[in-house]
Amino acid sequence: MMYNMDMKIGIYGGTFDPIHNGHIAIAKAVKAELGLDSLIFVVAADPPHKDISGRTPALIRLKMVELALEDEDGLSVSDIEIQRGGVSYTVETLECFTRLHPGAELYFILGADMLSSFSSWYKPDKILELAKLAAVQRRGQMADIDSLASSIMSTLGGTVIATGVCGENVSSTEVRESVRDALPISGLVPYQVELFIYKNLLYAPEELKTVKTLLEERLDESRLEHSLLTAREAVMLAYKHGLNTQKARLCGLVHDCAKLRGPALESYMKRLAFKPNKDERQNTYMIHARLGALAAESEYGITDPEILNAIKLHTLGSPDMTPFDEVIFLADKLEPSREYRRIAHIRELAYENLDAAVAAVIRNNIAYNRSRKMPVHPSTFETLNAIELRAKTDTSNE
Ligand code: DND
Repeated sequence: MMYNMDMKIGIYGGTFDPIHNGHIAIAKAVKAELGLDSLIFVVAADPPHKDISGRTPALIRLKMVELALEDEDGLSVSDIEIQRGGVSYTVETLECFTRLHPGAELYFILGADMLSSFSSWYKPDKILELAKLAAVQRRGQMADIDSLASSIMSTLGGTVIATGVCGENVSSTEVRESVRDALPISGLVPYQVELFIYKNLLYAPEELKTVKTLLEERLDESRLEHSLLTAREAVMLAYKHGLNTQKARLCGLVHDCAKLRGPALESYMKRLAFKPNKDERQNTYMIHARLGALAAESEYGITDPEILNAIKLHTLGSPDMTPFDEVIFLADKLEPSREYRRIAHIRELAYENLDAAVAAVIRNNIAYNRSRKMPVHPSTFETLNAIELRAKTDTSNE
C-alpha cells in the first residue's frame, strides 16, 4: 500500500505467540473506531517485558501472523523488529515508522494490561511524541483505562485514547496451554494458524516432539503431514465425543508409523520380526495397520491397548469397533488435507454420530474401489453391516 503524508496508521505491537482471534478482532475494531487507513501488526523479536528465550522463534510467530492476515483487507504485518534484532523497544520501532512515513499520524495499539505498565517502558515520553496510544479493554480483566489514560497524559504528555474496544477473553497463553493439554483451539485462532500449529507440533509436550522426530526418520514429508493433521482431527473428534483427547492425539500421530513401501517395508517387517498373514501378503496396503501397532509398541514405547488396537483397526475397521477406534479411523479419513466427494458432509456427520460417519466412509470407499475396478476386501461388508445397524440403533434411541 502507498502511504500519504496525512494517513492514519495503526501500529499493533506484540509477541503474538501465537496470534489469536482476539488480536484480529481488536485490530479491526480499533481500525474502524479511529478511522485508520491501515493497521500494521509488528512482531516483536525480543519483547522488553518478557523472557521468551526457548519459546517460539520470531520467524515462526511472524509466519502465523502472515497466515492469519492472508484474507484481511487493510491489516498487514511488519518484520521490522525482527530485521532490527535485539530487544524490541517500541520507541525505536516508532522512530523507524516515522522515517518511513513522514507526516503520517501513528497510533500505537495496546491492551489495558500494557497500558498500566506503560510508564515503565523505555522512553515512554518519546513514544508519546511519536504516536498516540490507543488502549483497548480485555473482557474478564476490565481496567479503568480512562483514569490510566488521564494519568499518563498528565505525567508524560501526549495523547492516550481510551477506545471503546473490548477484546474477547482469549490469550496466547490459553492457546498454548490448550494445545499442550490436547484441547481444541479451533475457536481461538484462525483456521490456517491452527493447521500451522499442528503441522509443526508447536506448543506440544516434549514426548510428542520425540515421536515426531522418530516419524521424520521413517516417513516422507506428505505422510508425516498427514499424521500431524490426523492428530489434530483426532483431538477434535475425541473432544466432541467425550473421549481421551491426549490418547487420541498420540494415536493419530503414530497411526501410520509403518506405512512404508517396497524395500523399506520389507526391511521394517524383518527388523520387527513381523510375519504378514495370507490376506496381508495379497493386499500389502493392509500390512501397515498390524505392523504399525507392533512398531508403536516396540519402537515408540506405547503400551496402551486402546491405542494399539485403534492403530490395528484404522485401515479396515471391524464390526466391533469402539468409539475410540472410530475416532482414529475417521480422523485418518477426514483430516483437513483430505479431499474427496462428500467429505464435507461426512465430516459434519462425524461430529454428530460416529457410527453413521464410519458407515458413510466405508460406503464411499466401496464405491470408489468399484469405480476403479479395484477389489473390496470381504471383511468390509461385514463391518459395514454391523456399523450400519449400530448407526440405526443410535438414531432410533435419540
Ligand atoms: P505483548 O507480548 O504483551 O503482546 O507485547 C505488547 C507490545 O508492547 C510489544 O510490541 C512489546 O514490544 C511492547 N512493549 C512492552 C513492554 C515494554 C516495551 C514495549 C518497551 O518498549 O519498553 P501480546 O502478543 O501478548 O498481545 C499483543 C497486544 O494485544 C498487547 O498490547 C496485549 O495487551 C493485547 N491483547 C489484548 N487486548 C485485549 N483483549 C485481549 C488481548 N490479547 C492481547 N484478549
